[in-house]
Amino acid sequence: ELGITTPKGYDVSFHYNPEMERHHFGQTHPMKPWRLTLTKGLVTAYGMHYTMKNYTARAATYDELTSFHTSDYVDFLATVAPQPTPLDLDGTNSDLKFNLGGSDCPLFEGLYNYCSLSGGASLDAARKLCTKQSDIAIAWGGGLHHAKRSEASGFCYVNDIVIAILQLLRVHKRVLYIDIDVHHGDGVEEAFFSTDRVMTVSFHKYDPMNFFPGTGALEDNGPKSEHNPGAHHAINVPLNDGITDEQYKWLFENVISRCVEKFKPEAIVLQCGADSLAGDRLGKFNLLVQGHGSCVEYCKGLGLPMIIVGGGGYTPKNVARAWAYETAIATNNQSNVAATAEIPLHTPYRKNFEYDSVLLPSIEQILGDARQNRNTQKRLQEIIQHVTEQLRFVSA
Ligand code: TV1
Ligand code: CA
Ligand code: ZN
Repeated sequence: ELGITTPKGYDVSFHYNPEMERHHFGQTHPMKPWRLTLTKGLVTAYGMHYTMKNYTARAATYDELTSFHTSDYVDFLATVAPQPTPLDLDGTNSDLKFNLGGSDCPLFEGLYNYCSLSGGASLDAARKLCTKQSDIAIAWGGGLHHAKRSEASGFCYVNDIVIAILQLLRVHKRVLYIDIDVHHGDGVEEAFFSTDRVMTVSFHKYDPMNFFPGTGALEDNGPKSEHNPGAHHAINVPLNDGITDEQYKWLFENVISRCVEKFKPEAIVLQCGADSLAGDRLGKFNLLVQGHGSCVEYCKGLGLPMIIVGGGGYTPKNVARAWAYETAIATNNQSNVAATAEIPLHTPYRKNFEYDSVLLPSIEQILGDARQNRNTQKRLQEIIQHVTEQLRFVSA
């Protein structure tokens, strides 16, 4: 057994339902709900479950899902028959009803159950914050930031994040949403375009012609119509391939500290999409588990109630490493975990972790060689400059 000390400090809850991982998007589809099994296995192997409250997440109800989504859309999700994914469809076929049934958002067996479980976990997390039973509530099955009110998009069908934020707004005046998935958090941004009670901040790869979803330019800060209180409350940090831990951490802390100072949130929702890690099947950043985790560490240090959700992440072994490490940060087990270079021998599916079974592999172990970094320091300075100017229009 590892020498896990019972950490003092924050009350952390973990919202998880093993049923989620039994769903399959299809053989070659990048989204693998099985990464949640791998994550939970690692969290348990390190003994972190002893230092937080563990809840089996329930499925969100129809009424909960329609707090954001239209009933037309939810009715269709609930009743549509599973279909094999047609090979000739890409993710943007306009003939698709609610954008369902293409290759990105296939109609697989148990889809409605999968969506409800993801929504239920994030909503349970939000309720624990509202009742002050948790300071930090973790729901790795959530984070599906592309789903729209009446449309599926980019592997996301139900926007558990929007549903959770709507719940938080019943109790908290202002909520800060932060998104470190490599993709733009477009669904959450759009949902709160017209309110000044939610600020959304997304860090993402931006290359509109070549990278999904193509939105999230630096200058897009919410519709600037005359009477829109939500104007200036969408912050976008567009990045190029190859960004390093050092740059990302610096940028993240600069941007978030300024947002917190001006917006004064009462709660934070942090989307920890792990496709921003080096070696991801879809993402091309150079972030290590440490750099990704430093964002969680920084947010925790702000001392505000926080929900942590998952999101993308397409190299399951790396997703599990990052989310286990971030669970350790939340529960104050970080030094225990970092000191134990090797993944514990009794970890389920340990052979899946590769790279010499270390928890925190180096860039050489992951990629052989780091990708070329296409982010200049000058550009990062410009980003901070622009964000600072936007925030002049924002006050608590
Ligand atoms: C089936 C099988 C589906 C193999 C999809 C990558 C696949 C992708 C597949 C894929 C893939 C996308 C687009 C298509 C616009 C569409 C959870 C014309 C190897 C939060 C969603 C990315 C990211 C959608 C979700 C994107 C998240 N990329 N292989 N599909 N085109 N869709 O580009 O933000 O991580 O890639
Ligand atoms: Ca993002
Ligand atoms: Zn993503």
